[in-house]
Amino acid sequence: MSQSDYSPAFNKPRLVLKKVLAKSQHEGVGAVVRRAIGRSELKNLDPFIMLDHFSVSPPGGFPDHPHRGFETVTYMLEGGITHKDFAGHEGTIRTGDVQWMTAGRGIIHSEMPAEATNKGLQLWINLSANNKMIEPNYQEVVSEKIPSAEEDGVEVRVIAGEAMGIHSPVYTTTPTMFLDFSMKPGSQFHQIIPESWNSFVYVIEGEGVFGSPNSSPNMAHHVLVLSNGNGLSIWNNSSKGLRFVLIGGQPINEPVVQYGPFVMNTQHEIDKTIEDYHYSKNGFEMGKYFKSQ
Ligand code: FJE
Ligand code: FE
Repeated sequence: MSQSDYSPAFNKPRLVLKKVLAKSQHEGVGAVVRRAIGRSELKNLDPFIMLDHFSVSPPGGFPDHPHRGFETVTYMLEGGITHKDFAGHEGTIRTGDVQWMTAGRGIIHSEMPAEATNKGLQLWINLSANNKMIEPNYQEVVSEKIPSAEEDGVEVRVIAGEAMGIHSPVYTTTPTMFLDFSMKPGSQFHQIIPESWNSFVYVIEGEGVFGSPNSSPNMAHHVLVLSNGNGLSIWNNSSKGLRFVLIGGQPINEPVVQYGPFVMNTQHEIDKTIEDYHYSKNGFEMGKYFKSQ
């Protein structure tokens, strides 16, 4: 029997502080999202602005729209999303692929379904004041290049950060961990999380016990906000597979003013951003004649 059956694996284990069901809502054109982070109950999870578990089919999608002041991470669970931006960057990410987009000072793009059924996660990570106006950047990692490892019935795909001794190739402007775990029935795992970071779990499939072995199981589509601590223990005591993402990030500790797809520090900066977008200035120059469709 392992030591963890008797004593906690961490001197300061993270526990589930708050549990919220991400109910479905409409977004974009004909898309349905379970908004895990960014809903009224879960607004201040610095540095995270939003997490959507999305499902979209043609002829719907997310037609031309701008971003400024943060990063968007799109991780595909099924199907594909074709993205096209105003600088001519385009491509399709498919099941298991990730696109890590640093919008910085400005991106205008469309994100449209590539197949009949397309599902994934889109995470918005805030940028600190000194990084909000950086040049836009893309990091795309196809499924086969995402590091993964398996230990005793627990598989992890490392989208960002480190787990089971393997590291993601993705550079995160705001220090972030993004791990996709699949746990077989009867398995358990202990994941280290930097102590000062904020973190949460989103359950994709199945049910799992998080934080304390005596706590009640958490089902699919729930967000679990974790308390401070240095790691998280997870048990799959059920008879089905458990899949969840564990996401953590270093808090930025700055004021956040959001207006849709613009995230800045002050209302003045938002007003300036709306003007820049309207007049195609300060990063939105290429928007002047852009139309992806
Ligand atoms: C949107 C601004 C946006 N969730 N999940 C305003 F940026 C968006 C938007 C998305 C989005 C895109 C994908 Cl691929 C997945 C998403 C929001 O593009 F819908 C609104 N209303
Ligand atoms: Fe977008």
